[in-house]
Amino acid sequence: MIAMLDPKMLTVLVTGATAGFGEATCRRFADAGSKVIATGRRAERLDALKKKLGARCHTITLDVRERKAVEAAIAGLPKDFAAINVVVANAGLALGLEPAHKTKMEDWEDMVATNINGLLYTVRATLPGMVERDEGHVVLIGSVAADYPYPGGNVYGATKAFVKQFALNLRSDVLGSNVRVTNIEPGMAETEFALVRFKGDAEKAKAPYKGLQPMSADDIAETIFWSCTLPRHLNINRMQMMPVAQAFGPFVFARK
Ligand code: NDP
Ligand code: 8X3
Repeated sequence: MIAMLDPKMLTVLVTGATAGFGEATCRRFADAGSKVIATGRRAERLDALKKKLGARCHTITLDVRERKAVEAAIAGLPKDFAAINVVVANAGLALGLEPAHKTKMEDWEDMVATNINGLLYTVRATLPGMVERDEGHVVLIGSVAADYPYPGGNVYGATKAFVKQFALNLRSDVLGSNVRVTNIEPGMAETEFALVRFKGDAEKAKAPYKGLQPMSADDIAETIFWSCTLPRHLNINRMQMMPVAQAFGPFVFARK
């Protein structure tokens, strides 16, 4: 047996806490006694979460694409929530599944603005405090799409490849401090992800999960919680997760 960290000592900031992995992560930590700062754009969802989690939960309505708003939100945290030990940069999305020559440039821009810029704003605003306190954990949410190409994954997968390399480079930068960096790289999980990708088309969004058991938001939240409560000398660099029902395809060839 190893001595896990006491989650009651943790203050956890989560972006994208209004649904899916982010919401489940807030619940997981709060249920274990951590303080959580839940952020996202949909204020009514944040209010509902706060109602469930009570005083341990502080909420901020926030669009991660807005650098100044992210900086102001983190600089303006109430004293009780200001010493963040864990930041989960989770807010992200895929938009569309069209091939690169047909996709909307606005969708590409939005994915870059959210999955890359938003993640960078979140990390840059929280990391100095962690390094100064010589304690903290940056959790980034990558994806198997960073490693395995698929048709229509074009910019989405590329944003997650950015996340993968950024996580590894962050580790190099904070080496010598007690700050940990982990990239959680999930495969198929059933959340609102597909509904967002297919822009509200519920039928299309259900199709990928038909006839198999995908991962759940709670599966991912549990893994984040576990990696963050490991003893301080341990760092999970990358963790790739898939449902048992998912694996890899062979090479494909276009024959004339
Ligand atoms: P959901 O759509 O269920 O949740 C996404 C969350 O991100 C929501 O809370 C949404 O909140 C938030 N978000 C999106 N854009 C912004 C923004 N501009 N500012 C602030 N918050 C934003 O999806 P998941 O939980 O599945 O996705 C979470 C992360 O996991 C994403 O980074 C995704 O790429 C990644 N991922 C998902 C996988 C899956 O199969 N589900 C697999 C691998 C990775 P709101 O709209 O209220 O702002
Ligand atoms: C989400 C997983 O396979 O839809 O990152 O890209 S996938």
